[in-house]
Amino acid sequence: MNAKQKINALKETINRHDHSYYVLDTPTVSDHDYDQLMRELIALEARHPELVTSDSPTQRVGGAPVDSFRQITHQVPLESLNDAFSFEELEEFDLRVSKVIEHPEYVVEPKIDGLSVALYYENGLFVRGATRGDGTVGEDVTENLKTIRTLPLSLTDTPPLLVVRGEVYMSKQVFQKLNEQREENGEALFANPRNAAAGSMRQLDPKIAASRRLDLMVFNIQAVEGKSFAHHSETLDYLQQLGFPTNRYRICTAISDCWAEIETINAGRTQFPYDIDGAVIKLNDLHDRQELGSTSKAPRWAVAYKYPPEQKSTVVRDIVVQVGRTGVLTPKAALEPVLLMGTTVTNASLHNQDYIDEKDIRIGDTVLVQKAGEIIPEVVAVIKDKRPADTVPYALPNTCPACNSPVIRDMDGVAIRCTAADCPAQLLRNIAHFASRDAMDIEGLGSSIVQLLVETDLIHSAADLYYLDVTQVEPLPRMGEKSAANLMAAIEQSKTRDLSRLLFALGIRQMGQRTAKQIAAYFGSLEALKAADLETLVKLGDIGEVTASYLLNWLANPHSQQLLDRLEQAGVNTISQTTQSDTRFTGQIFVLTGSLDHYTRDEAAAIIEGMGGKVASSVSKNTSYVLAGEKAGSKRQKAEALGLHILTESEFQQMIQ
Ligand code: 0OX
Repeated sequence: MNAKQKINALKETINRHDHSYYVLDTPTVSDHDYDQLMRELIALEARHPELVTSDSPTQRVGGAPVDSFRQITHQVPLESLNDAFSFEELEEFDLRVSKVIEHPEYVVEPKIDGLSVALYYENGLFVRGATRGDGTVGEDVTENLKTIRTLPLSLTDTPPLLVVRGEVYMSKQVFQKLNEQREENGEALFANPRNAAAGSMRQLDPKIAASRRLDLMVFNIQAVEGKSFAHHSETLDYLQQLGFPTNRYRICTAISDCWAEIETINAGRTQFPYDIDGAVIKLNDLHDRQELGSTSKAPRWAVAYKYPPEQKSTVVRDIVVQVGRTGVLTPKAALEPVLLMGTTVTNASLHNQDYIDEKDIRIGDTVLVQKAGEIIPEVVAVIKDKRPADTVPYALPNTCPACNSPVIRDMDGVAIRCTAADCPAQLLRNIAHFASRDAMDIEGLGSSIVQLLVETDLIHSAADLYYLDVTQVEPLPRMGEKSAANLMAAIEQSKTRDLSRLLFALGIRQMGQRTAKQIAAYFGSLEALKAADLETLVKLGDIGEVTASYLLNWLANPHSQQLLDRLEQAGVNTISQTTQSDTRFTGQIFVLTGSLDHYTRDEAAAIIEGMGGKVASSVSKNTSYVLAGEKAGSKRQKAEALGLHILTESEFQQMIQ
């Protein structure tokens, strides 16, 4: 077999395994063997880049980021649906249809709560995909769509043209994990899977979209060449045969049968791995559809029945404030238990003070609860008539419930946070981060050992690590003489780490590795950094006012000062080994656009930052230079309009010589 044949065979095998695993949910290969196949393909493609095709499974990882999405005019508009909220409204729909069509036949499908997309295939190959937009013009999100494992990059049949409509969604499970992760990182949570899917599709960096593990379900052929169908149900069967994920459907001849199916779907709604917000009833006969046509808003041959979110009333027994692992204070309503969508709900997140104020939620109130996006119980409203006379408006505490330190409002104005370095609610996470590889790199000190040390009261802060005695560590479960000695040696060794690592290790908000490196290199020592002011900090490369303020607040906190003192006393290094020698671009903001001959974007950015400059993603009046390469687009135009200094690549080369 030559390379081309081998690559084709591998692609076909992997795509087949992907289809079995992701679409059919029945794995046909072990993880190990799958990885082998993938590795082989990656290696072959690396040797023969000319043989890389758009339907190769290696193309799913997410390509280069884009500046913005191109607009695409849909070949066939993506119509919206008229809604119905009761059986009577469905009967009215059936009556309207029956006036034109004798004995209409319907198809009932679950309605997935995601975002609609149109997928374009030419000769069986996925070439383009766009969001619904306003139904006529959408955005080209091809690169993000390619990362969806259930989206076939090539089909089992090769019609010259096929346009398919489907729904991109995030499964409930993935959504929950994503939000847990975001909470851990102190990022804003998505309200429901739909918002998470929409936010992910709008990512300009396909690698982020890829990490979101989106899914797809298709339900309509918008256009096809070289094939013809008489019924919608046949198109669904054909789409499934082509390799697309399609949903269950049922053909019904009476509207009462449709209703029965709607109720069946509703009864099993919580068991679907994704959110369903209704059921769609469509005419099955495609010729009949044409006869009925559409209004300017929606087709006359279909209707969406929307399930009401189940709501129950219950009593707020208490409002409990929890301190998250990033220090955010989250109020939770402790509720009288109530059965909602198949699970017993005992509490509901009240999110933040603004949310409580807006709804005026008080302890003792009777409230209406529902599950937003079917997952997170939320308080919809207070039933004021049932409010007991002795209630008072609720206010979050001014001090942290876990450590009593004063709390502060985040710069974004919503979250209230405890920033104490030794807050026990944040201790585990903070110390595990402190010891992690990119931080102080203390080998053998993973989160389970940290947990052990915290739970046995041996440490109450990261500094305590340096005051541990081997005799305290040795008796711990799963430890022993050798491991204890190794751990002590690793802790000892970490004292020599560079200041940049220490700054990153301290877990100061928004202090990433890059920022820590810049700060360490500029100030040279912790001593000098302690005297820093806002003005100096924001002049440094990548540091914004918010990040700088977080750092200054942290340094001003007596708990932090105590932590630093104890680290210094233990002999932890506070000096930077690399100092910023080249400050030619300090205070200058660059924007890169187009492609350069001699550098990739990352290389150019590294050079600029190495000289103290900052690279921003969009042009504004604060931009110092726009470095424009080949095919520079809208950024260059904007820079010209603002009268900014536009650098050519050779000018840039002269500047950095
Ligand atoms: C869904 C869904 C959405 C195609 C023709 C008119 C409306 N969210 O699951 N839309 C449609 O139908 C479109 N079907 C669905 N199943």
